[in-house]
Amino acid sequence: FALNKKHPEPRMFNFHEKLKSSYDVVIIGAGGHGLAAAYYLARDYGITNVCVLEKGYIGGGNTGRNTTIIRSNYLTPEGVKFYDESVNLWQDLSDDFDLNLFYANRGHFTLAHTDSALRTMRWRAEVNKHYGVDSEVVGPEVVKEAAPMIDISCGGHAPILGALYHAPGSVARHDAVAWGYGRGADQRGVEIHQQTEVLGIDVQAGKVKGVKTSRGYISTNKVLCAVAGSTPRILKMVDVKSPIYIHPLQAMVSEPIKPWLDPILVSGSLHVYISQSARGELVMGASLDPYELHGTRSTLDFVEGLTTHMLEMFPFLSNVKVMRQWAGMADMTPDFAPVMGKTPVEGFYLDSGWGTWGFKATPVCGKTMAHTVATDSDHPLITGFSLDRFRNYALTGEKGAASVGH
Ligand code: FAD
Ligand code: PYC
Repeated sequence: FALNKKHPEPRMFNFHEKLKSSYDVVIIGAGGHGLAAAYYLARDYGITNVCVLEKGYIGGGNTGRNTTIIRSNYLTPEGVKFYDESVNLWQDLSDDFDLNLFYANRGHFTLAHTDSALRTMRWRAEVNKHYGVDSEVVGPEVVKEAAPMIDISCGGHAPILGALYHAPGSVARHDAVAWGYGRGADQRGVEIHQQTEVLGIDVQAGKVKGVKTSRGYISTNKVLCAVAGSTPRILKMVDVKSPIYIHPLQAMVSEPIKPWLDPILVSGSLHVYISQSARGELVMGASLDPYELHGTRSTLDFVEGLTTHMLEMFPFLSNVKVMRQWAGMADMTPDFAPVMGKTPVEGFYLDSGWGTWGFKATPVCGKTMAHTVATDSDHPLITGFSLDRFRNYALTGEKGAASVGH
């Protein structure tokens, strides 16, 4: 037996010692979105002279920090059609990558504790059905049947009146999504450079000419920015203004316990959501931290607030230990819809404004941004998400469906 130390087969990705002096496309950010765009550029458009630059490590941003809820029960026609296409793409992804993404279809309940919340659920259900998405308003007895351990009165002060039930709601293994897209792109010739930070973008006469990185200068005519919570910093480099602002979003998991919870439950009024992972951990989150902050520190205040509300729904969890907590940086928009597509700078494309809702969109973002970059025209599915909408007062209001309370 001889260990081949010189040329071992890469377990996931090739390592490239040097950056080339030029690429057809430079993608900033090796989260799920950047890697998915690289994958579809190579697979569907044959564009492989592409590098993905990542200041940290693959999936180390929000992709590896999110709570992996996948659904398409949105409020606007633009949102429903877009996320529905993503849910379709998720179905074949493990086969496509030959990598188990642990995609698990669980069903998703958005709980309503007030009459006005029920009205919003009805609205969402009708828009969803209109576009062929499986969502319906159900009574509290259906919630109880799906999650028998729930206290349907929530401690007596916020009784559950009903819910929006969305059968396609699912969860998946988030890191594996980044690895799958990364490996698929790498196998097709895309270069992924970790530990490589973009420090500046060279724009001349309104056109992208190159990128300054911590490892030298690269010439390119096309740059895709897919950096989630770092979007405002990159936009400064090209002198483009956006209404994106950054808030931390925290989450936590419990110690692993026996499986007892099949569906995903979200309560906007109690500001909590919960699912149980394949490993038995309870994956829990709440609303955004209520202040702008470009940082990923987590707080005791968050754990105390979240567990208080969690115990209103599930008092029997009082002795279960919290195992880990963390935060990501959410790039929020005023209308809770993303900002995607071409920009006033020729050759500079945006995949941003993914706030607290972008993991589920990873496949469709990859597909639509690859189209947009390859053809230099916005994919029809993303025209409702253009940066222009803020100037034109044509918002795509998704606040009622984006995630938990804000
Ligand atoms: P990221 O994964 O953050 O990737 C961006 C990458 O860019 C990072 O790796 C970063 O290091 C890199 N980068 C930044 N600046 C530079 C630079 N100058 N040079 C080079 N690289 C740079 N969404 C859902 O759909 N469902 C959920 O259940 C859900 N839960 C969430 C829970 C939490 C706690 C958080 C924080 C978010 C949640 N989200 C959820 C939102 C989701 O995580 C994000 O919208 C999505 O992961 C964004 O993916 P991305 O690839 O765009 O960004
Ligand atoms: O987009 O469904 C979602 C979500 C839930 C928690 C954070 N984001």
